[in-house]
Amino acid sequence: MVRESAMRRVAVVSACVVAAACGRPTPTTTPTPAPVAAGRPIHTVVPVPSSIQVTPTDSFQIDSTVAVVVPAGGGYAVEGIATYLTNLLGGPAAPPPRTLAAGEAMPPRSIQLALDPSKSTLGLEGYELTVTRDGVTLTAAQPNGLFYGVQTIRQLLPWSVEHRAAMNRRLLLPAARVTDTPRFAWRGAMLDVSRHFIDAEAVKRYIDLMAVYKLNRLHLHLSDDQGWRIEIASRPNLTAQGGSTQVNGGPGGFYTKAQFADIVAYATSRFITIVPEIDMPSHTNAALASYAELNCDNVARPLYTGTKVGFSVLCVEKDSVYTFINDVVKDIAAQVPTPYFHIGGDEVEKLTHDQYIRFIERVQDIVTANGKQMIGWGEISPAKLAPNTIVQHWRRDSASIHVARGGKVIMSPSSKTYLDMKYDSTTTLGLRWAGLIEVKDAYDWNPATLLPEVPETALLGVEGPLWSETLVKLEDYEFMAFPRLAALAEIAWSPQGARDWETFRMRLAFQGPRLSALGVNFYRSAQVPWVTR
Ligand code: IFG
Repeated sequence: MVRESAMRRVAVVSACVVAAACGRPTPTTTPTPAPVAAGRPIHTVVPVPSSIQVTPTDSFQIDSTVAVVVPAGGGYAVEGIATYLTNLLGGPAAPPPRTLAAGEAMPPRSIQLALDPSKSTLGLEGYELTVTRDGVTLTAAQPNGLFYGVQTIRQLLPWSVEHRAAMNRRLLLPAARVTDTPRFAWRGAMLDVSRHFIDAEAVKRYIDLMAVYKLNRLHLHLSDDQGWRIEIASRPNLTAQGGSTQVNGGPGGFYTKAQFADIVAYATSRFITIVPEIDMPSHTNAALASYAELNCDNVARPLYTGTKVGFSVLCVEKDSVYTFINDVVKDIAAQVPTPYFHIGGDEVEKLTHDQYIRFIERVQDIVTANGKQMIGWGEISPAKLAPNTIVQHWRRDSASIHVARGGKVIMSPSSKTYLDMKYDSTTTLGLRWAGLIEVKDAYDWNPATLLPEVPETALLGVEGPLWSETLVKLEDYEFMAFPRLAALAEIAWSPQGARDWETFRMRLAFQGPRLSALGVNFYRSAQVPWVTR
């Protein structure tokens, strides 16, 4: 039994076994060895679980005779997860999931998903997984934990499991014992669907990839200077006019209520909470072009297809602007079953400090009155914020003010987590104002020590924003997001002491074929000894 516990291990085999296999010179420093047996890590799970033991010499064979079973009274969510796993393992070739009758024994050679709310140490998202040659048992206190246990089963299986076409196959799941709980509750990704618009199918594809890595928050940046992307019934021109273009003048687009509901339902079924953002008071040209009265001079602005920031601003002196904001917040709040509403608040250049603070405080009242918890970018910190308002740190800002009053912070430091930053100077897509971010830069940092004034106790978690000024096709988004989003997912989930760059890069190397099997256009960083088959 090779045990990879939460503590940093001392293994006897050096990582360069794999590196050498990839024709790279043996590293001069002896890096933290990765546990490799015959040239591969003992497991390749990302994010690395809190505690995992694997016995590669023993395994459970999954084939078309193996059913997923849930105990009686498992409930709708558990049955949904059983179906998700069945589809993953074999789809139509696999026997349908079964709900056991009360008192019915677990059939031999099956995969059992069980809820046990008394396992309170697992919390909302933790799980316990046991794999022996005779069967698989996955237990969690809540359905969320079962869903994350399923992702671990997925990643313990050969990457060929990702090939939907390869049905009627035999898959060997190595014997294992896993007890796993997340470090942070907020494990997020942000998609900027304003600068360039991507349709609901593309967003659902991104959600599927987030689920593989146990991410649970999708922040949608739904409005900006270049586009308003969500239908607001009381303000149809926001999408008719404000949604009609994008950076460089493309056709733009927007989500109808039905399409947005589809995105929300899809995310919810994968235990991902949608966080809607309407950025204000700046980054608002699309709205200012749609309704003249939102401008202090009552003149509608022309549509904007450039990439400058900070030039637009709502007329914060008009009461009607707050009526508009309330209508928008109310409309979106009714569409998204989420406690959060993100009001942006970033890069305001056209207001005095006092005007800005008054605006943030007034909008906070509107968001609270609509039953939501406000989130804003770091600039909002000096305002009088409610205790449960959340600050999203992205660059040198005054998050410390909010922390000092007991407020919570989401860490999105632009120099570590901005997925639109180039990997290196040869990357054609992306920007570089926050610096170049190679995979190691995205991985090798600790959110709890990055800002001395923001300790672990103030952190909700981390989030990787993907701004789309330079991105057009879904393949562009995938190229910039992967593999760095997987790195961020490990920072968000795994104990700090259980992770390090050398073992991560080894496990990531084996994620390559999995990402390829999933059809992901990921960046083959030279820092990773990618496995090719
Ligand atoms: N900063 C802007 C984004 C985007 C980004 C591109 C924030 C909070 C630069 N605001 O990041 O709108 O333009 O890297």
